[in-house]
Amino acid sequence: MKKSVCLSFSLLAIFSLIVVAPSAFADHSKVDINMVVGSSTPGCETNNMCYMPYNAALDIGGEAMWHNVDTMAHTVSSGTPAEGLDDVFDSSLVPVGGMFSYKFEEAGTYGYFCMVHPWMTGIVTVSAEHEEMEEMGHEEMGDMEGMEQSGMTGMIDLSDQLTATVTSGVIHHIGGNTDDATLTVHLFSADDDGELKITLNSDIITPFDDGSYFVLVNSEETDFKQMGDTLHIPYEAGTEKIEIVGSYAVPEFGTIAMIILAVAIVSIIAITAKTKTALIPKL
Ligand SMILES: [Cu+2]
Repeated sequence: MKKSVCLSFSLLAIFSLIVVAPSAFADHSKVDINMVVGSSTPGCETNNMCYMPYNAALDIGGEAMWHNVDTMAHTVSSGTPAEGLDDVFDSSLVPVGGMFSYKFEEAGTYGYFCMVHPWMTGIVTVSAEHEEMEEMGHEEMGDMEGMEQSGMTGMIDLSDQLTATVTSGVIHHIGGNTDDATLTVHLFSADDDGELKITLNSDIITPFDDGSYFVLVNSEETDFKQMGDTLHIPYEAGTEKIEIVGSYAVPEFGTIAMIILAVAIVSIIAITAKTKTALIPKL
């Protein structure tokens, strides 16, 4: 008699575990995150509304799915705008209507950003104890936000000093080296031939006495066009490194993390070019 009571309690306990457990954990095995409409223009970062939700909670083994509901292509790249990629995940360009997903196998706080619009940042918090995460207040998030803000400030300052656009691929970062008076532009995903248009600032790099620079693409000397402080540098598909050599590069410049960008979605440029040609006869 005693034994059967004990057994039925055990069964009840097991049964309740089976019923309760899935509902407690299910809602953190997947999370949908939207790349918010209009986030390609700065402004969404003031309320952390570039990726929504800004801070997504997941259980270990959970999957985040980023949906591009915006009208511009974006990336979901782990790291920070200030420090660059940390190589945990990187979507590369996610087209309009596209989706990128990543499964998180380790607990931790993962910051990410858009390489094209580096004011866009978000966080994924992966934890076995997800219930606590929801209660996590702003004190604990303070470090993360402080880090991002300093990253943003750094970026804004730099964009005042330098502008760069590419017609193929994305600029990963631009680094300065005082020892050889060089500014190095690192590219990734340059799948087609393209052109780097970069406007230099003499506070960052000073030209030679005759006002010229020297340019290396993939370590080989390259012909380029220079109009004032703006250089138009052609490069071939697969290029990862473009070096601009002058007479002096500022010491404190170091590595500019994430820039300034620019983008370029080649198709947009192609469409613009076609549209212009088509309009000329009508004018
Ligand atoms: Cu973006």
